[in-house]
Amino acid sequence: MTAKTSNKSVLSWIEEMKNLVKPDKVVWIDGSEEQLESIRKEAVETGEMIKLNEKKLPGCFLHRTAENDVARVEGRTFICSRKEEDAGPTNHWMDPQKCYKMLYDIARGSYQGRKMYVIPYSMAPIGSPFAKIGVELTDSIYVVLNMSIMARVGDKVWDVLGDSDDWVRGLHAKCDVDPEKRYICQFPEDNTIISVNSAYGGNVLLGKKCFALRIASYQGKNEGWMAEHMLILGIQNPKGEIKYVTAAFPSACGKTNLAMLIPPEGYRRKGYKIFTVGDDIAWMRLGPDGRLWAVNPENGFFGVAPGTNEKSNPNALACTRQGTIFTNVALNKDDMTVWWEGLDKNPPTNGVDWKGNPWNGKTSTEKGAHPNSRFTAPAKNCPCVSPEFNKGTGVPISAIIFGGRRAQTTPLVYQSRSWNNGVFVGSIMASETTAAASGAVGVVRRDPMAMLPFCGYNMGDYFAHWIEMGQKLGDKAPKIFNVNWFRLDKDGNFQWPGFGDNLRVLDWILQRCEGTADAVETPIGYVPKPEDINLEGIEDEVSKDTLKEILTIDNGQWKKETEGIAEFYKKFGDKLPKELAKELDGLKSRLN
Ligand code: OXD
Ligand code: MN
Repeated sequence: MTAKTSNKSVLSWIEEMKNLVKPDKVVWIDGSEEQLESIRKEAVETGEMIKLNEKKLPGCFLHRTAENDVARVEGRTFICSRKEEDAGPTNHWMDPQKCYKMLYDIARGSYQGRKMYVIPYSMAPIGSPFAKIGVELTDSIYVVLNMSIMARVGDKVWDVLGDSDDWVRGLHAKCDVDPEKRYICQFPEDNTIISVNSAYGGNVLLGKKCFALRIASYQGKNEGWMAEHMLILGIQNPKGEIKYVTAAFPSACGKTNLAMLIPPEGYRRKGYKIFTVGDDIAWMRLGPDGRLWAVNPENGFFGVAPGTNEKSNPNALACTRQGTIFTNVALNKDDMTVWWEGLDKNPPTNGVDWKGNPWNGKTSTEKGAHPNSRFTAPAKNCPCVSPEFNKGTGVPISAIIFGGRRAQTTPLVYQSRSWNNGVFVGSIMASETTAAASGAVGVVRRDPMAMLPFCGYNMGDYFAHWIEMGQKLGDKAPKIFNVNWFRLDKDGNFQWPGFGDNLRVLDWILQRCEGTADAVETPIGYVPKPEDINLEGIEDEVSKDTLKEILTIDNGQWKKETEGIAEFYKKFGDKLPKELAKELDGLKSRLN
């Protein structure tokens, strides 16, 4: 097939990569439905995808990865800046020249007998002032079809790229899916990503974590914008005004659920509505009005399937009912539909598990779906997708919300004292390990801004960039909050119902942004008075006393917390901004 662009930097790089990996054929992905349909057909013929029930799940497919290739591999993810210091203490680093050589040796000749697919894609709507372009080369049909859901893909991208050299190079080579030779490498100074020996989404859909977070965070630092691991949500009040918030949580804290929440009955009756702009990544820039504006650079949702059901997240479930690729879920052979743990109480008896083995969900002790099984669903399927979703100008952000999973210590919600204090709050974000993960229970893991595995440069410099953005935004800066849906009582029961009821907390947050809600000043920040959180309709579930308890700050616990923070901050040495050291000192003295 002839080249679809005359861009010299693109053509010469593709030529170089062709000579390295030696494909039999090059296929340029044009973004047309005809081409995608013929690729889907091919995927079904080769067994790479299984076509699902066209009536019940139109346009949906199932894919199974290798058993050793089911999740992101942080231990094998590298930031290859020229200086090790520029990758910082929280990233794995490799010298770029050594790394290129190692990766080229692994990838050399690996496309023989395979096709090279050239995928031009735009992160953020094509032509948006936020948009950035990437080209991914891959030998995987699965990657082509997933990227075509997750990003804006096709010939239009070449038109906007023109002759520019400002695009991100991405080479993916499946090789033998050998876990010992699996590497996910970012070269931020070269706008380059190379991923070898994996075929799992987070490692190979290079537009997502590799580009939209690791490379983009570095670009953002240099160009004065932000790439964050955040959902974007619009909340419409009964007056019809929509306010937008972004929120960052470590994994397994319900980000997709919050992004698509269903308002509690009482709120719905009053006319509250929720609009999803994004569930995972936010790119944010200073707008012409001086406020912070955000777009979701993605075009689909790569969500965790287990636990998604009609109750926990009906909107996410609705997203998966057409045009979706399922990865590593169970198959019901009777009607060619899919199933996962937590979907319903009716697992298939004539099923196939995620490993491809016959599986009876009623009798088997094995899981049908892998705990990290996924759906790749087009955003346009989402019943509550924001009308602004495809507008390249983005949405103005009123509040930034951080959060984690803490049994104790952190209250249901608090507002930071200032932008810099909010950056401090984000930098100390943490979750406690649960019994579900291996290792000790209740150990605090710090995950600043939920960016620990995704920051493409020194995290100390990243904190400094946040502080600088606050200086630029001045009094137009969003207010910064912290939430914790996961407080436990003495018996280990959750004290807050979570899910849709989290809107009650968002409601207070937005009132604080407008200056219409009260708060109590505490050493860590501003906390609502119990009467300022609306409990209408859940008085039986959450008593005033419980609410009071989960809004209380225990100085003793926080003194201990400051010791943990000081220890964590030591990692960054003199890269820790003095503003954050000052915030820690301020907190310590307020606690005494
Ligand atoms: C994701 C993650 O897949 O954060 O979004 O791991
Ligand atoms: Mn994520």
